[in-house]
This record gives sequence, structure tokens and C-alpha cells, in this order.
Amino acid sequence: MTVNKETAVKLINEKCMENFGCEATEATQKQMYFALCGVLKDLMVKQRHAFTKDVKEKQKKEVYYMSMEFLIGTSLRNNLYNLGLTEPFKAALSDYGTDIEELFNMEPDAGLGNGGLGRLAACYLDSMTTLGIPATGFSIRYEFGIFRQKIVDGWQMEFPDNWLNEGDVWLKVRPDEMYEVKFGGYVKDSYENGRYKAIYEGYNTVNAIPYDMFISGYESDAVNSLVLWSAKSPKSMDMNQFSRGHYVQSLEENTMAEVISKVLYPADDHIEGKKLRLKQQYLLVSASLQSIVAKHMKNYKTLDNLGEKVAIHINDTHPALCVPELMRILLDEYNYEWDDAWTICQKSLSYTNHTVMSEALERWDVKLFSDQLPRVYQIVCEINRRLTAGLKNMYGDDMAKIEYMAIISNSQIKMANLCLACCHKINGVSALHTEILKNGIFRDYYNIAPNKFTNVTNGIVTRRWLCQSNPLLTDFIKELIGDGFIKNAEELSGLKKYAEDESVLKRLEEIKRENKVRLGNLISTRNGINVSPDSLFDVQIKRLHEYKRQLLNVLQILYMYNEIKDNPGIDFVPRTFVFAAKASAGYFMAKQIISLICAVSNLVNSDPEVRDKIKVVFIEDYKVSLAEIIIPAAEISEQISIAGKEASGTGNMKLMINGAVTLGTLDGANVEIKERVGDDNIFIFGVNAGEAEQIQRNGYNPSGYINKDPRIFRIINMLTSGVLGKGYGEIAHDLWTRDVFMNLVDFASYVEAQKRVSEAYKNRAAFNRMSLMNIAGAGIFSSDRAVKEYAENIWNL
Ligand code: 26Q
Repeated sequence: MTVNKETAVKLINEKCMENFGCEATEATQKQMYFALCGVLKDLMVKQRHAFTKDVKEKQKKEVYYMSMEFLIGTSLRNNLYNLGLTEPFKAALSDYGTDIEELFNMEPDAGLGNGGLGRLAACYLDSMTTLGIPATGFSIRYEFGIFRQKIVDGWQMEFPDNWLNEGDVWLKVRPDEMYEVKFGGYVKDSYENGRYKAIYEGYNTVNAIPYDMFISGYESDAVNSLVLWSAKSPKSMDMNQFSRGHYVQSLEENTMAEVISKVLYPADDHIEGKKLRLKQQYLLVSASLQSIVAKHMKNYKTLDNLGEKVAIHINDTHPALCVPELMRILLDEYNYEWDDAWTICQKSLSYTNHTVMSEALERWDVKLFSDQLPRVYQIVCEINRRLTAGLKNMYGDDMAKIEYMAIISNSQIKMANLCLACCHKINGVSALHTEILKNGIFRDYYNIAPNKFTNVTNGIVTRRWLCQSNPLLTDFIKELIGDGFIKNAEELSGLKKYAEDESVLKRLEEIKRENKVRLGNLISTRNGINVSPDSLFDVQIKRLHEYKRQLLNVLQILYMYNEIKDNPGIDFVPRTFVFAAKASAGYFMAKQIISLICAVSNLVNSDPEVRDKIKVVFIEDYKVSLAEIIIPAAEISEQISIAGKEASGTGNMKLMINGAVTLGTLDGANVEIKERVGDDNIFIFGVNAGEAEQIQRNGYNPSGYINKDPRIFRIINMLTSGVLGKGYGEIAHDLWTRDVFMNLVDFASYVEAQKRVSEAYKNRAAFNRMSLMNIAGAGIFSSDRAVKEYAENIWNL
């Protein structure tokens, strides 16, 4: 897009006048922020108009990405960057005496997601737009995104995230395209010309109102849209109740409806079958499908070719209701026969799985489900009836297998099986993860339809996670290999030829140091802790989960602490351990682990014998915009989940492309990172997925490891001895008796790997070389590559 500085000056001034009735010279910072965002939004609206017109004329196939989460983060810097408008607007603002960086800092994160899954959706929308793929993201306009985290005396507290005050600028409401979504009530059977006809009555209606957030792509003519649904009560006030003096009750129904889009569920670990969550899912699915179908009918006057013209992608099972809801629309509203409707559904729908943890596989109680969605439930029953009839033909009386594959069993509806039974493609998110799906949890479905299964290893959008967040490194890379890597990340491999170039390695080190200083300043203001930019920055930033094993990291730190206390004169490579993590509000063990990290931080940082060798920092309120500051400063990337449990990881990719060296297990995409950089440029430790499973199968007994290894024994005693100020009896007890994620199995191997890390860091040139090789190998983990694979192998664009 071309806008010169003079035009930028004019546009900002006009927007100030339009919105605030003042000249830009008179505007406050906040007004400037709103004006700038408003100008960009206008430019995107125009570009989008031209783009959608072209898509329509050429009758291009379109992608609809359905996800309960889109973890967008901030948009202002990204939109300016993508549209190529940073320079003119920076200069224009500077004329008005405004520093554009200050406006960037005013923008709240759109935190409409929990973590990896939500951020992946955001990266894919960006890449699809960059590649010119016509795509729409569908999600919910949560009034409150992921909670703000504060740590009070080591304990996580959650506070509401009121992002809409300043975040609303990117949204454009379209009240004209409202849909009705129906809950509750009952179904009456009837027959019309001998054909079954469901009559749905007695339901409550909620209106779904769409809000568009425009999505820019890098140097792209496309502008796509993320459509966020907001729930609105159809009645403004029940006058009947009101006139009888029941003022409060009359408002109650309104708020009951509108509560649906109030808040993002902050859990990403275990599934609680909550009614409100089901209503959120159905609101998303029903409104989005109505919108897709209405648009398709307008363009093609038939739904017969829906599967040829749209690809509807189900991001984990959270929008799995797409399967019965699309059936419902085809059967009840367009009078399709069952088999024809089913064929259309199969052609249109595809599904990505993001987890193999059984406690995270979604199931709904039949009672709750059928009460809320009676007609949809009927359809699920019929899908299940046909499925199990087919399976009986195949497997006879192998009831265990049929039960495992069924959609409904034990009075529960298994959402993954609903997707597996219908979708034409199912994918995992890393090579290892997809193998585990095929040979493990989904093996029975794999055996009947192996061609439905495919892998798409996750990717990240390099423009945000390298170019915008690490401008120093980006400029240096441009000097070395040109700027082709911005659109074609594989060109980063061109850096390999500098692996022996001392001046290049030295410059990389200097850039890393500058980024460490920047992070150090943030830590000093936010935590009041001084960290040395000459220490090794060792980073573990991700949601808090037992399987991700932040605990293993802490145990190892306590081991280092003991080593130093035992040998105060020890030759030790100084380390700064950086943690950031949110725990689900109700996840007690996760909150305990955060508390432990904080306690260890206090212990270590206040001990004069230790604090120049180790620092431990827990930075609160981890989010996209904080990650953008931490990642460029990282030197070691901790990816230490128990093998077989982390579906892919994407933080590992973001850290790698910024020159951090992975210290990790053979889990998720770490396996592919290792393949790319080679054994010399990664620190691998621990059991592999097969071994981990074997140990668990043989009956793992953690106490054996504690009794056998005096280092472990000593550390676990520290958890309860009082040296940490407070006792961590629950954690100690869990390690003695369960240790489900096998911290102790991998402890020795992890300690040894950490020693290799310290050793390697002593030779900075050699370490810088590893760092360079990681940047050079990161190209394949671009979301542009991932999206192209989806387009070819799954969406058939
Ligand atoms: C489900 C029902 C009710 C409430 C919450 C949820 C819920 C919400 C979010 C369940 C799971 C999630 C998020 C899962 C997630 O982020 N998985 C991660 O996905 C990444 C992208 O594929 C992978 O890289 C990570 O390995 C995987 O853990």
C-alpha cells in the first residue's frame, strides 16, 4: 500500500477532526492512538472491498477457520508493518510530536486465547492473508480475554482483562448480519409427504452479532477478516414482567443471554463440562455456519457444491458441533436427504487435534447436551447409530472396540469421535504427534481410513516473531542474505555460510546482548531484580502444566544451588533463569509450582554466595506482547515436557528463530528441530516417547529414584524443610508417590544436559555458532509453509 508522509499527516488530522472534533496538534496521546488505528482500519476496509470483489468474481474456494480462540496480541505495529506503512506514519506522528513507540505501548493485547492453540490460529490467519488465500476466522468476542495475572506473596491471583476499552478500535460491528441461535426447548416429530420433519419448539433465542477484525498480510493485496460473535438478548426488556413490578427479573433474561460471550474459559488442561461453555461453542458454530451458508446461497443459489467452494476447519474439538449443525441446516432448512447432507459435510469439514492427554479430550454429558441442544442431539444420535451399525458389520461382536469408537457411550458424547467419523481429513501438529494419533489414541479410526490422516507440523509467523520483535537481528540478517527471507523463510538457511565467520558471530552476540539489556530493564522495573546481561539467559515461558515440567527445571535449579553452597569457589557459568506462565484458575498443583518458583527465586536471589551465579525471575502476566520482549533475549530455550505429551510446541520455534538453543526432550516439534539443526546444535536429554510409555506401563515407582539418587533426596527434602520459607508438602508428596510426568526419571539426564550447556557457553564463539545454526534452520517452521500444506493436502484449494 502506498501512502506518503504528507498523506499520512492529512489522514491523521482528518480522523482527529472526525472522531474528536480537534486538530491532530491538539489531540491527546490517547486520541492520537485511536486516530491512527482508525486511519488504518479505513485503509484496510478499502483494500478488503477490492479483494473480496475479486474473490467473488473468480468464484475462489474459501477457508473458514473455526476456533474458540484467536490469541491475536497487538495489531497496530503488525498492521503498519504488513501494509508497509510504518515509515510514513512514524514520520507523520513525529511531526505532531508523537513517538509511535508510545502509541504501540498503549494498545492492550487482544487475549482471546489461552496459549498455543489460540496463537496458532492467529499465525495462520496472518499467513493465509499474506499468501492471498481468502479466509475468514470465526470466534467469539469475549468481553474479557485471558485473565491478568498478579503474583501476591508467591500466589497467582486472577484479575479481569478489560481489553475492549482500547482494543475495540479494531472491531467493526455489523448489526445487519445478525443470526438467531436457539437453545433449550423440545423437538416434536412430524411427517410431511412421508418424510420425517423435526418441529423444534419452546426454545430460547439468542442473537449473535458479528464484529469484524480486519487481518492484514505482508505485502499482500488480501485483507481477510476475523469475525467475532457477540451474544445479545433479543428482548430489550420483558415488559410483561416489568409492568408487574418484577424489574430485576425482566433484566435477568437479558443478562443470561449476554453472559454467553462474557469471558474466555481460562482452562486449557482439563475439560469441565460446563453448560455455559457448551453454549459458547454452539453460538460460535451455529452463527458461523448460518453465515457461511447464507453467503454461499447468495453466490451459487445451491448448497450442492458447498464442499467444492468452502473448506471449514475445526480447530480442536471445541467447534466440533459443526458436524451436527451443518447436518441440521442441510436437513431441516434445505430439505436434503441424509446421505447427500452427510457427503456435503464430509467434503467441507476437516479437523486438527492438538492433544493426546485423555483428560483434555472433550466429552459432554448426554443430559446436559440434550437439554440445551435437543435437535442437534437427535442428529448426533443418528450419526452414532449409523456409525456403530457400520462398525458392527466390520468388527462383529468386538464390543470394546465399537464402544471406543462410538460417538455416544457411557452417557457421554465424545467430540473427537464425532470429528473422526465425519471429516475428510484429520491432522496432528508435529510428525511425532501424528504418529501417536495413528498408532495410539485414534488407531482404530486410522485402520479403517488411513488416508484421512495427515501431518502438518505447526508454524509461526516470522514477521511478528522475528522481524517486528527483533529488529536488530532482522536488520543484520538482511545485511547478510538480503530480505527474501521475510516472505520465504527457508532463505534463512543462507546464514549457514557464515558459521565460521568470527565477525558475524561476534555481531550476533552483541545483538543478543542488547536484547538481554532490554529484558533486564523490564525485569528490573517489574521485579526489582537486577540481572546481568553477561549471564546465560535460560528461558521457560509457556502455560503452567505438570506435563510441561516447569517443576523439573526448578528441581535442577535447587541442585545447582546446592552445588554452589557446597563449593562456594566453584567455577560456575552465571545463569539467569526466566520463567513466565499462567496457571488455570482452578489448577491447584500448577499454582503451587508457581509459588515454588517464586520461593526459589527469593532463596537464590537473596543469598550472597549464590546470587552472582544464579538468578531466578518469574515475570508475571505472560502474554503475546511480553513474549515479544523475552524471546529475542533468550539463549537457552527450555522445552522439557515428558516425551509424548507436548503435541508440538510453537514457543520452541519462536525461540529458535531468535537464536536460542533448545534444551529439550524428544517431544513434539523438538524432534524436527533436532533434525534440522543436527545433534551439535541442540541439547537433547531424557527418555523418548516409547520409553516413557513403557515405564508407565511397567508400573512406575518414583520413590525408587529418590532413594537411589542422594541429589534428588536432598532436593525433595528442601521442599518441606522450611528453607523455602514455606512448605511444599503437596509437591513433595506427589513426587514420592505419583510423579505422573516422570520428573525423576529424567532428572539425572537433565542435570547432565545442563552441564553440557554451561560447558558450551564457556566457549562463546562456539555457542554463537550454535545460535546461528538455529536461526538458519528455523525457516521450515514458518506458518507460511504450514498454511501451504493445509491448502494443498487438506483444504484442496
Ligand atoms: C476445552 C474445554 C473447556 C475449556 C477449555 C478447553 C480448552 C481450551 C484450550 C482445551 C485446550 C486448549 C488449548 C490447547 C492447546 O493450546 N494445545 C497446544 O496447541 C499447540 C498448537 O498446536 C501445540 O503446539 C501445543 O503442543 C498444545 O499443547
